[in-house]
Amino acid sequence: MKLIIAVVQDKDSHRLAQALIEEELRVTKLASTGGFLKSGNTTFLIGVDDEHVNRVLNIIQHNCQSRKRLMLPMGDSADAYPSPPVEVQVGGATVFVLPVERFEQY
Ligand code: 2BA
Repeated sequence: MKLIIAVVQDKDSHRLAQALIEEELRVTKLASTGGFLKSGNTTFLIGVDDEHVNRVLNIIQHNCQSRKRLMLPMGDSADAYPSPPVEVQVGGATVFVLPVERFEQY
């Protein structure tokens, strides 16, 4: 068994959750915050048997898209002029696949 952890953009989270549930996969969604942009994203926890991992990865890939975001760099507050916004490319999904040592439900 594997635990798939996927960090996705909030804009894709509803669509991805629907697609996973339609495929009868079990999913937990957590509200999370990106360390760099300090803005909200969504982290999915998906526990699956090994033979379903590639299917889940395909669903994630098809339902999450990369987007450009504007970020205001933290300048010196004493600056007379604020720094212009910087464009940041945020990926469609950042995915980790971990082995599960033991799985229990009570
Ligand atoms: P954030 O940390 O808010 O990062 C948003 C985007 O900012 C990143 O997109 C990347 O393009 C850029 N970025 C992040 N750190 C940077 C840095 N030190 N210098 C320059 N640019 C930087 P993604 O790489 O697609 O990541 C999207 C979100 O996925 C991240 O949001 C974070 O929440 C999560 N993530 C990405 N890599 C991770 C990792 N190795 N471990 C844990 N979470 C990760």
